[in-house]
Amino acid sequence: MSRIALPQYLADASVAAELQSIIIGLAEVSADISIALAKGALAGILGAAGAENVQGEDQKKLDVIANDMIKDALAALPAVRGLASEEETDVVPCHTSGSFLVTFDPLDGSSNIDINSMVGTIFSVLPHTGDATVTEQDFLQPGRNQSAAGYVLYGPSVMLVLSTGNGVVMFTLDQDTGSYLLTESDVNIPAEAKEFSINMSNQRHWLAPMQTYISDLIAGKDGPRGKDFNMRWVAAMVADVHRILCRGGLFTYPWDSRKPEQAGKLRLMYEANPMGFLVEQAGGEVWTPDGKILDIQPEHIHQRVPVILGAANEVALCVDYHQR
Ligand code: AFP
Repeated sequence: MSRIALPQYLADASVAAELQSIIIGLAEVSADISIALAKGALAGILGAAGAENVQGEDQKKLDVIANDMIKDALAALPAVRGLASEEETDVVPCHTSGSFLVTFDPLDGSSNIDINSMVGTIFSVLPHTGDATVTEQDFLQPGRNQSAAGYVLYGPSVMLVLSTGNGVVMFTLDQDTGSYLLTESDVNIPAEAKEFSINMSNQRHWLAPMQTYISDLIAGKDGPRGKDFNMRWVAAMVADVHRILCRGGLFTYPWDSRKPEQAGKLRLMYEANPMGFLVEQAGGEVWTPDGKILDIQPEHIHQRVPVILGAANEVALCVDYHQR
């Protein structure tokens, strides 16, 4: 069966040429990152980098390597006006003629690297309309403004999942040719969930409505929900959301009292917004307990947000527990 490659898909979908160049550039550098990841310990690139990022998190060597690879790839594209990264304190101006801004998490789930578990790269593309030098303010657009969003999941196979605003498609990296080939063209999340995804070790730190909601899921068919649920937690948002795009369910990383000054653990601009764009495009819902995430007006580039996303009816019920 002949499958179409990413560049052909983008051309057939009449994606703007500048946006095509960004998506193809990210795809190419992700293939190089997958090669570095596959070498693992043999390349001497596992373990801590010995530095902290702006989040106050210990960087892994591969966080820094992946960040530098993506930064270099994007900075070489005339279409890129500026970029922002989880691993960069400030936004980085690029080409003064570019029409797009790119935010990214170069290696999401990096605490999984040293245990050979799944990690991913998340990217978000926003339009740039100003004409002066790029500042942080230019990036602070609601997620609904995104021109494109996607991720690369470095799993048993390397997959690129993408939306340019007309549904969600999935590509699989052909290791022999280095091309991403279309392998799923109509991704849809069922409205009802059978699985939920949360880090249960934080249960005592959640708000009471989340404690009750999760407790009712765990009670199964003998409890108020009247049915059993399965649970998964990969600790890499890309992998957990990929499972939801493939077989449904609900994912949540709620606010908790460990760091009460933080709105949540996940970052709005390069985790919740791009993943949320994909989930909405696949028929799912993406909320905080107070409203739709893609409608949030960002206040700063590394802003955090509590996340409830996935199966539309299940998300609505979880939000309802908080609004009762
Ligand atoms: P790292 O990139 O620091 O591993 O964090 C990954 C992440 O931001 C997101 O991808 C996961 O869903 C979540 O954090 C896992 O958090 P816990 O380690 O607290 O479960």
